[in-house]
Amino acid sequence: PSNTGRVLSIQSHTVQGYVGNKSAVFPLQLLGYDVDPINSVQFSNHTGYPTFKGQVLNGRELLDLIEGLEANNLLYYTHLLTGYIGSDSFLNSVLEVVNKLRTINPNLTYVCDPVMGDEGKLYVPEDLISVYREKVVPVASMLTPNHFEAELLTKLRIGSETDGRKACNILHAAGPAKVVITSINIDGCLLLIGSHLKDKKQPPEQFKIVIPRIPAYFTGTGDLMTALLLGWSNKFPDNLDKAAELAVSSLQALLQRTLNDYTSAGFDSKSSSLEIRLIQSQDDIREPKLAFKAHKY
Ligand code: ATP
Ligand code: PLP
Ligand code: PXL
Repeated sequence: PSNTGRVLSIQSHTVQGYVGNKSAVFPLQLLGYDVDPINSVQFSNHTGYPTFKGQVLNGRELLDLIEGLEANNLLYYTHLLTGYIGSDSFLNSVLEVVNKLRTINPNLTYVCDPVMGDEGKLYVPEDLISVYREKVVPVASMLTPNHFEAELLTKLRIGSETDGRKACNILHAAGPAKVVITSINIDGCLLLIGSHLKDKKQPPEQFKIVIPRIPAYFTGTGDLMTALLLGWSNKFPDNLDKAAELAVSSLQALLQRTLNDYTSAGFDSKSSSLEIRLIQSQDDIREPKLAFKAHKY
């Protein structure tokens, strides 16, 4: 059935707080998916805090886990989801995992958030850019870059809506049928641009969603957004616009709740990045109230 799936999610784990798998696994489970997390790191907390401690999984250790699953015939997945990846060797092992999963399920959907940086700042080693561009994008089914990441992958400077749509076209030509640029910063607003190439002989179906900027910084929102897009776009495979409306509606309700909770506790929400109120927002994830409209081009 098209409304369920088995997701292998290779992302960070933090003991405290919600980024990576901590931000993606619970919402996917709420939407009815079986989710098998592989923790690419286990840190005390996300790296935006003054310090963090913990362990990093290397590429060999990732492949060990995959071999264990394979030896027991447990490697059938409908979806692979990846987010922040910190090294070239780990990213190359992820590519091996994609190949392996597709030998078992040729229809595997690979949803890739090509996490590299934000607002002009890179937070992965520079050599990852070309690996994403040349090897990862070509095998991804759906890609969810932010503004900066879309620029790095396409070598296009994105200064307008038209540029955003062009970047999607370039990315389609390289591989993924579905592309969502999760936020383009234009005139103090956030613009989401979605693009679905349904038929290679036709132009892609494109849309935008305008999102007012909330005056605060959150961590883990990109990871949550990609998980929600996976969840809803699998339920509505031919309506990426509807999937994005649902994902944005859930996420914005959660961000509003997060801001309200911090504010009513007397916390200055502009002083540091806020931990999202994921558990408290479960109703907004299970049954989002549609509050955002996609505009088709
Ligand atoms: P990644 O680096 O993981 O690819 P990203 O940089 O797109 O992701 P975010 O910038 O956290 O991740 O944005 C993800 C989504 O969260 C955006 O689509 C946007 O709607 C929402 N979002 C994040 N911060 C805000 C904010 N201050 N106000 C409104 N929406 C926000
Ligand atoms: N800062 C650092 C150091 C990171 O490693 C990451 C990882 O993705 C982020 C910020 C991004 O967080 P977000 O997904 O909320 O944009
Ligand atoms: O949300 C992205 C992310 C993933 N993994 C780790 C992080 C962050 C953001 O800070 O620290 C370890």
